[in-house]
Amino acid sequence: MAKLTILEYPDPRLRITAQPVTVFNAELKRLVADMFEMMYAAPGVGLAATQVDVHKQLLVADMSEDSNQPLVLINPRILEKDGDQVFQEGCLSFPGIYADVERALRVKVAAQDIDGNGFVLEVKGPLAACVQHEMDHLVGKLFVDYLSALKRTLLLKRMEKKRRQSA
Ligand code: GNR
Ligand code: NI
Repeated sequence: MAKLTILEYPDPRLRITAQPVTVFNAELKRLVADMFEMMYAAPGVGLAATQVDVHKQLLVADMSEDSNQPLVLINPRILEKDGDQVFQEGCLSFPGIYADVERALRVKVAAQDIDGNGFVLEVKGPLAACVQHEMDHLVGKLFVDYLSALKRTLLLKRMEKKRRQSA
């Protein structure tokens, strides 16, 4: 099993901006494999390297029904976005809380694969929400940042209460 742990809010390391990946080697492949293992085990549909305290521009996701469509995006950049959607999001760094977040409906992303080859990906709907959520992690942005102060405070209090109860 991977020896990574997922950072939880309010860990200040969740606010670190990730650096570009420049070396595509076996160590990177191992990290990606470990991140998929953690994500599927959690279970979650996406995981950014930032959440496992690795500050590189790397994310994994899989929103398929059967968890058999793994997606790896390295050094992702948004080329285009359009439309709007509201999707109920959760985050492995905020166990037990969920909130509606408004984001673009469709995004076109340029990224590199595990071997460093560039590609362009167009996603829409839930997967687009997930990709935007993960890309936010890479710049230290969190889904609760989109909420009103009132709603954020309420949800964070709820999370703290659950934490105390399970402690
Ligand atoms: O598991 C997760 N679910 C989710 C639901 C809606 C939108 C985004 C996500 S990502 C999240 C896992 C996570 O914290 N990724 O950073
Ligand atoms: Ni998250």
